Amino acid sequence: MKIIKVVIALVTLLLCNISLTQTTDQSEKISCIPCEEIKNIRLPDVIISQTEQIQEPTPHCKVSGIIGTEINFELLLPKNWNTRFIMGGGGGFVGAVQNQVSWTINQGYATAGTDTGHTGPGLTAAWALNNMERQVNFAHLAVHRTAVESKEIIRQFYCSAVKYSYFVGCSQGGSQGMMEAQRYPEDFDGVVAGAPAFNKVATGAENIQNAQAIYPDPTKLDEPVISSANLELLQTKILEKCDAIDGITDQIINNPKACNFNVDSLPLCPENVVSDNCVTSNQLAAIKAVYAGVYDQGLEIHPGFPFGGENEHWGWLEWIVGPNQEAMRSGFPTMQFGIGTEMFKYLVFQDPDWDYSSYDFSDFTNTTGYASSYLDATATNYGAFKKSGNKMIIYHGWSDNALSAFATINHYETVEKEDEEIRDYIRLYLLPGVLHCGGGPGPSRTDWIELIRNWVENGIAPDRVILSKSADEQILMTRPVFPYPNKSVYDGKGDPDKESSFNKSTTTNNK
Ligand SMILES: [Ca+2]
Repeated sequence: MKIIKVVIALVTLLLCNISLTQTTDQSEKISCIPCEEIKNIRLPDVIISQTEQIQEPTPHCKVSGIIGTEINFELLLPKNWNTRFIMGGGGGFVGAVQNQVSWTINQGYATAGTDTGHTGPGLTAAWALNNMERQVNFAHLAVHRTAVESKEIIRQFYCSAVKYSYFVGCSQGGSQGMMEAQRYPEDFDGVVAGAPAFNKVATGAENIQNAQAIYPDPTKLDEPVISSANLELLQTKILEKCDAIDGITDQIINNPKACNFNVDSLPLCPENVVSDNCVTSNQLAAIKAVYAGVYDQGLEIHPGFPFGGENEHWGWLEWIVGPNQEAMRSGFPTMQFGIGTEMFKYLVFQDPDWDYSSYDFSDFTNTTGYASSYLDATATNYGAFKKSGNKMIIYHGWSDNALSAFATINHYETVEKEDEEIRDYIRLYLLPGVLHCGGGPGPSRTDWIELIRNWVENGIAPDRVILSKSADEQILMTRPVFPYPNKSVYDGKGDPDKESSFNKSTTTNNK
């Protein structure tokens, strides 16, 4: 449970702080039936198990229910409703009712979350073994059905239909948002998809390649090839080479694509004896594996990681290298190891004895295509979403070491190749120096919900998005980001901690 809490904490680190602006709306609605009477609402295949009138943090009615066999959901209905519905995503394999934006109740949103149809720790997937109903619920159906049923309960509670619907999530939650836009484009008018785990099977392959490089012997999961001293050395050398390219030495690499660090330039340990300020040949090979993509007979399955964030807290150590004490409690040295191996055992191959260490990727595409067909949110045709006038903001931290920003960029560029009008309905923001869903040296706080709402409801598309970084409630830094492929460029003279010192790049190759 602690792992789940850590993941949720990371996600809320960003999400909880991004929306201090009150959404003002003059068309607030008050409920027209008492909270407890929601139990009398008859919905096919839905059991409303509990209703509860709660006063804190704002007066609301909490509805708990079960859809179908075992999709648990919770819906919060504020006394003063702003006529909107917002659904929040979950993290990892979910496994408990999660709503990453439940705090939006304070702004008058009716808000819901689901456990995606199974219960258990967020890093394990034994629940999925030979259970197609659970797999499909997790993949996409639970979010869709929760959205549909929530809207109907809202309609009957307030005697008024939802005016606008939103989905907001990060990590698995980001993937849930993309999946909705692709599969159920009528569900949400606006989606905010943060650091999305949208290409699950390929991401699992990338996790497994890293596990093979760093834990080649499955009986020695307490002996990572890469050491924490390696990470310190690696980050130091990368920053020496690339930090100042953007004009500011601030531990933030504005454009990792412009960083041509050569991993082979790391100092080699004499006679391959492990030491702090050098790498052995095995360590070098493992480090290279993390930056390299995964390939099936020359075809890229998944890209590697950009440079950045290697030695940050919740950088490589916790996600990729280990030992991560939180993950160890579930029997895994790292978060990636847990997510990747559990996914392949239980969701892809239905084989609890499947061994990551002997797997090779030469038949990956043939053997994983079926699981990918329902698990992955990799469809590139957003035609119905676009036609409905819906909008999606995707954001991804450049220093995210859980999920590579390169994968998200690839998806965006693939969609753009099919539809050059992509920016009319999907905008991608890359956040320099930002880890998975938030944190890191770069600023990551902004009000994504207000941005998507303004785009959907007022037709004002986000362009210059101001990110901030705070400590002890003091704003330390603000910087802008622009829709990909535009970048934010330092003017060379202003205060680097003020967003006004940055301009939008006029070409896509600016450093
Ligand atoms: Ca810099």
